[in-house]
Amino acid sequence: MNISKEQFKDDYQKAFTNMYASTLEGGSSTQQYTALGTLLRSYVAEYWRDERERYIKEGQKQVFYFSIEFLPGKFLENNANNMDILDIVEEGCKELGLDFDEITAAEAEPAIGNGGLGRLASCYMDAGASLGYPLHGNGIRYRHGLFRQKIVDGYQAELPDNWLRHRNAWEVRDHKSSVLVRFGGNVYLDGFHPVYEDTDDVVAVAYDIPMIGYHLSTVNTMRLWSAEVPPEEEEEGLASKEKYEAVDEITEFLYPDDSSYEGKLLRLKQEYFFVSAGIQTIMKSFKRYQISPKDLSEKIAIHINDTHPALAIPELMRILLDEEKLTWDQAWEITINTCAYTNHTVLREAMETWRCDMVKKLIPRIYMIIEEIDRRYVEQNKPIYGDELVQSTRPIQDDYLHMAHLAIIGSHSVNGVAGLHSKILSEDVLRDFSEMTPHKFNNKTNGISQRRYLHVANPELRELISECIGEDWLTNPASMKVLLAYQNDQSVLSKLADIKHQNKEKLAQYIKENNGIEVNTDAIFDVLIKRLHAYKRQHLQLLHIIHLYFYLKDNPQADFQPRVFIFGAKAAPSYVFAKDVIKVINEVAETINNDPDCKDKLQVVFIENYGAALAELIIPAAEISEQISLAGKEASGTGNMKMMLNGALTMGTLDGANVEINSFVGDENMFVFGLRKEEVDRYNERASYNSKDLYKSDAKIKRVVDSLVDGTFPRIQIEGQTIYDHLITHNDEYYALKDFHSFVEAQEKAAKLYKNKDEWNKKSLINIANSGPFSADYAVQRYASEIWIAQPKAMRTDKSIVTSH
Ligand code: GPU
Repeated sequence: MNISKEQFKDDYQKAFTNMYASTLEGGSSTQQYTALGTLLRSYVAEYWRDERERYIKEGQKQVFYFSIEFLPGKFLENNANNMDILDIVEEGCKELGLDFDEITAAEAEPAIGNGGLGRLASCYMDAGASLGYPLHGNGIRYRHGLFRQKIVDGYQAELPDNWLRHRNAWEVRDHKSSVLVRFGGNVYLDGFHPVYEDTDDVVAVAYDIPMIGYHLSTVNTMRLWSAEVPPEEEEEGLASKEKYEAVDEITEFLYPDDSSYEGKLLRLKQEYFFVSAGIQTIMKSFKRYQISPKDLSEKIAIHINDTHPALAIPELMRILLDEEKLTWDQAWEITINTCAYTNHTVLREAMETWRCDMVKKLIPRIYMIIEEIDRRYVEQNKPIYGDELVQSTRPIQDDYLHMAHLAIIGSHSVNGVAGLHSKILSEDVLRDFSEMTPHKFNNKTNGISQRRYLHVANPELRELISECIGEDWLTNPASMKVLLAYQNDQSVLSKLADIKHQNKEKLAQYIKENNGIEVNTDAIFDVLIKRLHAYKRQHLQLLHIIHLYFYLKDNPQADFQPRVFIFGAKAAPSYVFAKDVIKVINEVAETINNDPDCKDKLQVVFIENYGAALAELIIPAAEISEQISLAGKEASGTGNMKMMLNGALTMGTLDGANVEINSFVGDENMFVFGLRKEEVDRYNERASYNSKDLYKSDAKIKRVVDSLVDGTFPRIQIEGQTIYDHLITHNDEYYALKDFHSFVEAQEKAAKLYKNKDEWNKKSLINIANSGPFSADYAVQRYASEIWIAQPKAMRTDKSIVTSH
């Protein structure tokens, strides 16, 4: 957008005074932030309104992305960047005597997601708007996001995240879009008409946040729902204290579990709550514009992000049947053609199943519809596919509702999130389904926002790339490949190294302030940031660190490549193993960081409260990107793409999207180690892996593992034992010991390579140059053209689509 600096400064001062009846300079940084965010939102408000109306007027197909998590990260800088006014805002603030860094720091991060799944949804929101697709989010406005992590004596403590304390400058409460969501009570059919008795009603109130596209391509909406007591009940004095509490509870907290599932009633309530509100709203707007429900699948697409929103299927059926009075067959065809489902994991413990009696009691009409979906499914498919296939794929089995089954059966598309993952789905985890309906199955490898993770997070690198290859890559990331022409250009390589060093200095400053550790910025910055989970194998890195520690103790004079190991990870509060790994990392860090033999050679840092905002500080400083899950377990990973984009070399197993990274950069530009997926399968099938034997016969492994329990590291009696038991007593479920030597070797190779700065920088550049295909822009284009069948608004024709792997 076009605005002069003077105009901006003037607007900002006025906006501040309007809001706080005081002067800008005298405000707190939180007030300065809030006024600035509100001002930028007001700049796009008219355009936002116009775009909403245009979508409807032009009858453009709209896509609704249903996700129980979003992880948008801070809005201010990203939005200003997309509005092309980041420079003006920054300089304007400076000229007004304000500290822009302090203002951005004052923005509370909306932590309304756990990790990769939520962040992916937000990257897609950004890409959709940037490309001009009508792609809207539908989710929950949790009053408390993911807990704030505090490390106390090495332990993770969880504190509430009150991100809305100072209100959210970007949201608009739209009470006129409220809808009623019904829970409980009794339902019976009077003919085809459902009669509800004694239901417990809740109002879903919409809070809309603008999703601002790059160069203001378009402005879409992320709609987050908040639960309130129905105003009529309030006005008539019918709502009890208990009712208020029960309603408040629905949107109070985000469940802090990542890739794991617990059958809690409140979670099921959350799922139906935001799904019902979203579907009702879509259908209401159809009524308003007199569009026939029969045309629904031509006018909208509903995306089900993992199984949490799978109740969208029976909810859509409910409205088509009960309110639109369509026949079952008509309604079912429309529903299937409208809905599409993405699977994000193959982990057993993440598979959602709900006890049928619970579903029936909470949402009786929806349960009736699910039962009917199940009955018809069996009836229609048994003659074609036989009893065995049908029994293994039906939604209701042994009094449990299998959400993935429901999602697959009610969708026209089922996709995994990386090539290997999609292959595992169709050949293994969902094989029966893919045998029956192979046409539904496809892959959509994840993508990331280059704008957030490079343009905004690493502006110096953005400048350097543009200096080399011009600006085309900003909207056409695949053309970053042109950078390859500079792989032997010493001046470019040394600038690249300088930028990395500056980013390391920035991170080092943060670490000094927050951890009280002065890290050696000439050392390799080795980064492992993601949720803490046994399958992601943070404990393998821990074993590697202990191994290096012993090496240094045994060879204090050795020529050792200095390294700083950086961790960031939250553990689900009830996940004992994960929390114990955090404690052990912190205690091992304490010993190593205070050992003179390790000084400036080996340092270990656990960064507290890792999340979307810290990622933008850490990723630009990373030199090694640790992606060390057991092959076959990580659906995709997206941190791997973000660090590659910022010039880190991947240390990885052939898992998830690492496989694709490998296919782009080749073995020589990353460090591949560990068992392949087929090897893991073979060990599992034959039950032929015995970690205790390995431990007993391998002195190096034994020494490292024993150090968890023999007092080498103080204060980990219980927690060290947990990891020891996992590895030895419980047979090392994720093959950390089996992969140990291969991992250590790959790490040694990395250390050696780092000594040759030119070679390292060259590989770093090759990684950056090959990261373009992982842009979320391409991922969204593929979803749009192959699944949603949606068009962007006519504006750019210069986008080439990179083919999927
Ligand atoms: N993922 Br299921 C989550 O972050 N949370 C979940 O509940 C589930 C999956 C992640 C996958 O673990 C990760 O591999 C993937 O990159 C990401 O979803 C986005 O697809």
